[in-house]
Amino acid sequence: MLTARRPRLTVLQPLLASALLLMALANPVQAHIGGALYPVYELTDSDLAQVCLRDGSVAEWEELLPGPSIVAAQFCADPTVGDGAQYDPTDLDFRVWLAWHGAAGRLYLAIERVDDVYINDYTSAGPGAIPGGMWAQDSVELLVDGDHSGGDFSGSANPNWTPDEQKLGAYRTAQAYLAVATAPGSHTVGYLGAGGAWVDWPPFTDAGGGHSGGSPDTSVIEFYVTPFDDLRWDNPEQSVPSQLYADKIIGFEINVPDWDVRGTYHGYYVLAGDAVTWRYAERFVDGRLLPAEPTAVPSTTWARIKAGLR
Ligand SMILES: [Ca+2]
Ligand SMILES: [Ca+2]
Ligand SMILES: [Ca+2]
Repeated sequence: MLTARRPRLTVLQPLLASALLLMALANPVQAHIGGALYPVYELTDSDLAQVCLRDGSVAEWEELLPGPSIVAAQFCADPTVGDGAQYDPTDLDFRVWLAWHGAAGRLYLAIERVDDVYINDYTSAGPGAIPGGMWAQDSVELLVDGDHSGGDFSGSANPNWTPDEQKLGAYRTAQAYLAVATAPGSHTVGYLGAGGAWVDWPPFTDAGGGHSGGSPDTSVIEFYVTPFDDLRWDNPEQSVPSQLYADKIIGFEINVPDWDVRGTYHGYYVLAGDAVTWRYAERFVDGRLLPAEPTAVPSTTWARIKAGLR
């Protein structure tokens, strides 16, 4: 069901993108990579009721949001990974929708991939296991820094850390998730830290997807995650989820691998045109949490305008 605000936002979207870019250029502290700010659209409660992660379809995202947040042509093809294939829509094309829901504290991602050769042999090692083999499939990777703190989040940079300290530091201040369209047991998303037994499951994380088969294959991956300012892998109670609210700027990165031959990367498409985003969150790009309703002009401003007309 479309609401009145959607067409309005659709018309405003190009203006909005320009305004976001200008704001980014005017604020280099917050816009650290490429000057771009990507839109993350708010889901209202009624929007959320229409989201189905398990139908293998992006129809609800097309209906609920003004458009994709990002499309394949906006990504950089990393020439150092595998074949280093450049963007070619007959090889791999994709669209990504990003959304947020404040009360749930969730960030949603939906991606539709149209791929000439679809490879996904992922089998989970079991509940709570780090999704080790997911990177080697036609998949999507989401890295998120909910409070835009930046910094080393890999837990591996400091050689003086003990193994326990490394485990504690890994994905504590920013998180990295991998997701595939389908998997045996239907658990298709996981984060790279040690807390998968609780982090990777509702109410913190959930996912679904499907694919059509054939060439090209159309696959859909839909999931939500809970960004954490402080994720303690061994202590959900002490972990601190990120507050999500209108106009907040978060850091994030999306990587989309293309495997067309098993065992060989064909293409690897990244949003941040910088290296080592797997370790340093300040190299992520920026996303703005856009409100479902356009931000109102403050009443005091209207009062001044009206006073000036008298
Ligand atoms: Ca869906
Ligand atoms: Ca391909
Ligand atoms: Ca592929």
